[in-house]
Amino acid sequence: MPDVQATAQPTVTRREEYRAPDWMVPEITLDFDLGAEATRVRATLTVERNGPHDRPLRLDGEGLAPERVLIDGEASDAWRMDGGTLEIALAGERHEIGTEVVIAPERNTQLMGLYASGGILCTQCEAEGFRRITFFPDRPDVLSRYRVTMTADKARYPVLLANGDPVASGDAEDGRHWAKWHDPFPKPSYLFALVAGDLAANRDTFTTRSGRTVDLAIWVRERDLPRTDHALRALKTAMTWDEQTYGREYDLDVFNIVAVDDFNFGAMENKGLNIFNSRYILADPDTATDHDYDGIAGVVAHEYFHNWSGNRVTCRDWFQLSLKEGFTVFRDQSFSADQGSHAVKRIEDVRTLRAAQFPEDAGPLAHPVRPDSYQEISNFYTATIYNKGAELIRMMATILGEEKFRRATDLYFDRFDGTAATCEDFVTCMEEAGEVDLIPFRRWYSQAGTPRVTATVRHEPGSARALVKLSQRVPPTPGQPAKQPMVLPLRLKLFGAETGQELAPEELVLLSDEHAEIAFEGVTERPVLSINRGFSAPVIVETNRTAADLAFLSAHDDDPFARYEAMQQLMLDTLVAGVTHGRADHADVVEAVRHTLADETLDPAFIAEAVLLPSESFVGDQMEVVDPDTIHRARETLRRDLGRMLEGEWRRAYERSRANRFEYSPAAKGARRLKSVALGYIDASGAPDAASLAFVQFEHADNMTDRQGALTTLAGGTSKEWVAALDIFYNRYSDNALVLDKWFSTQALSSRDDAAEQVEELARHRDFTLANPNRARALIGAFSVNQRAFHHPSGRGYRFLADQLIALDKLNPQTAAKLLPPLGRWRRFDQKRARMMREQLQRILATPGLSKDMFEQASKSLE
Ligand code: 0A1
Ligand code: ZN
Repeated sequence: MPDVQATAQPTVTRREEYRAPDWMVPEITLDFDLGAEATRVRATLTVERNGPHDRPLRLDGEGLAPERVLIDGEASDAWRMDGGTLEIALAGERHEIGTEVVIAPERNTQLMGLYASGGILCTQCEAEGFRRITFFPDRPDVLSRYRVTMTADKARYPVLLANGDPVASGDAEDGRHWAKWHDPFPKPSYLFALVAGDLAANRDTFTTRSGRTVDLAIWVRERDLPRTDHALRALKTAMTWDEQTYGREYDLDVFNIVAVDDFNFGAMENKGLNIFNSRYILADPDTATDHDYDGIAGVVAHEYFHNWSGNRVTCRDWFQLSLKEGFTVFRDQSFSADQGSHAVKRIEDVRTLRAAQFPEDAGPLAHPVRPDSYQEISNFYTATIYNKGAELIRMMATILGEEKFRRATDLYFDRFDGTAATCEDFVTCMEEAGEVDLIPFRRWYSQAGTPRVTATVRHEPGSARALVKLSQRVPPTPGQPAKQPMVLPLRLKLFGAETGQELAPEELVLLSDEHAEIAFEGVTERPVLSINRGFSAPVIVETNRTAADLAFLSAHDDDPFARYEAMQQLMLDTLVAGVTHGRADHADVVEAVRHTLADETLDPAFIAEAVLLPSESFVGDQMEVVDPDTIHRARETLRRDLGRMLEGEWRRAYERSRANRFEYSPAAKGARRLKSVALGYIDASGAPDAASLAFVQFEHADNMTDRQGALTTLAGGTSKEWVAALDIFYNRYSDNALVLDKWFSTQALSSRDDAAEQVEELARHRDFTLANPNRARALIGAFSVNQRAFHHPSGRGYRFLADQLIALDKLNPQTAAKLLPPLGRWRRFDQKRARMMREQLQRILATPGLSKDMFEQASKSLE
């Protein structure tokens, strides 16, 4: 433990200590008298003793003071407060408990519970926000039927929405009106939602395959309506996809989505009333990039899919979070892959995993997909729970095969519908329907850390045999010094180095021991190993393949992911050599990229991914001690060489799609992506016309992808075009918060030498605010992944981040705590940087009144 005074006392919740609830709440009636300054909440809970015991009813509350407590309709004082918890001793088996509290949405800066965003009243209850609205057993295994009445000023809040189906509405006195909603599906409190505001709807209907007509609506401020078509289209596509792919139908008469500007995460799957961060709803060609469009479709689908994987079947406790999140991410990834290129989607997902999850698994905050303990559950909405969790589902789908996997998910939905389940329940269904033993596979749920696989091939020409030797090691992680081997489904294949022929058909090897050896017969030429094809297991693979082998695979492998991977490995090896030795031979990379660019059979979207160099951070992740400046130099040198030696190719690739008009289709997106990548390389070549080329693209673009692509290219330099473009961009979009976020993040991600100073200045800009999570992330979040800028040798980057986090923690601890991990990577840096990073962590920890959220992240980061 650090030698500083802790300001928050950690209470640790442990998975092993799970106990069924003492009291169930089959019914709840909620009555909201809504106002931004004050909202009165009356709740009536039907409570039922769960099994024989004499324990009191304990209702969670946070910041609530009961104005009245009623037991079976009678005002009572047979209750007491234990911290925030309301404790009521009850004699019978079943009672009706009434409570009344007043809360202040306008003063809620944490954005948990009931809060105000731009004049809209909305809620966020996952994971433990419901207890900030009313007293309740706020845990996911207490499922209730909700009846909600909302009353509010009609002029300020003309639209009143809650979960389930609308029942009735009408006018009340004094310009107020009311609405009643009923949700027939029992749900945990974290899925409760309401919205009141001046909103307009983009409406449509969807007819389910059994003939139910569902009224769909996306609610936004009137002026944002023209930017909701893409989200609505995505919703309908997702509804059809879930029927076709998983046999899952929607189950209410209405499905409402509301977009708000202030939101801690991406979106929330509240039953029948999804609430979204507006950045995952609003798009038009002028303001949203292709990446934004894809993100919107993916998140809309994700939240919709939760209706089954999350809502109809929910989690028993928060340790099971990946049960709904890992599975739902896997479902949204598959959905998005089906809308375009499977290969490109897989590449993007693996890139995300490597950028966000691998470092988490290798650092002080590493935790298993099913954690064993937590202090603050909000800190566990991580890439491990979400993205690694999705990889676990993917591996099981690979092991079972498509048909059995579908049988297994049917069984799971069937068996656990209407209940709160566990990861164990899910795996059991996979085992039963898949007729496989997944006992050792379960280690994926309990062991943290990214397994490392070593694969070598030995050829015995005499006996025409090839021996593939595999071994695995799972590194130690906090609290888990020794590991058992994992079950790794590795798709592999051998190619002939001379003929390029496939020497043996693809095999799915299940590596479950520490070592294994696989023999291939009839191998008459030197084999080249293609392994972990499609990234079939979320592991790090080390092989004894040469640069020539990798170049060969990058040109000839028939698995597009493996082809991409070979190119990445070749680039990575070259960059690591450049960092280690001060220089490296770039010829193999240049030739491999030349070959890829010239291959007309390839999808431009794939080419764009394949020719991109690994990020500076990813190169850093390969080093024992990260040297950000040397990595930057090595990567810039390789970029420059690629730019120069292939300048003709880049210009041709650029010209090919220069005149395209905007269209949102996989082909058009791919063309734009390649165009931006090509522009980046033209710029890297040092060509004197690069900045003006980028500026022309910036000015004449008919879409945000091209405009931001050009701005990003300019952001790397100090040209007059950069200054001009930045200004034009700001003035053109100053009334659009989502686009202004891009203005901030593009600067925060800049590779200019003075990026750190620029960011400090931007934090003083009149449009910068910590109150809006998107804006905070756009500047602070983006800056802290800008490896060279953040790790500025002076330590100013660390100081800046700590200053901002200390300030943000007072407003919004959840968002602040999520931005802390970059400081926790101190072990990977030289002594001086490591010391400066630790100093900032200690300073954070010593801040009076620090939140539980930040305390957990900062103290664990110092261990
Ligand atoms: N369940 C949501 C994520 C989410 C979690 C917590 C939140 O509280 C601020 C908000 C959203 C999802 O997976 O989309
Ligand atoms: Zn989710």
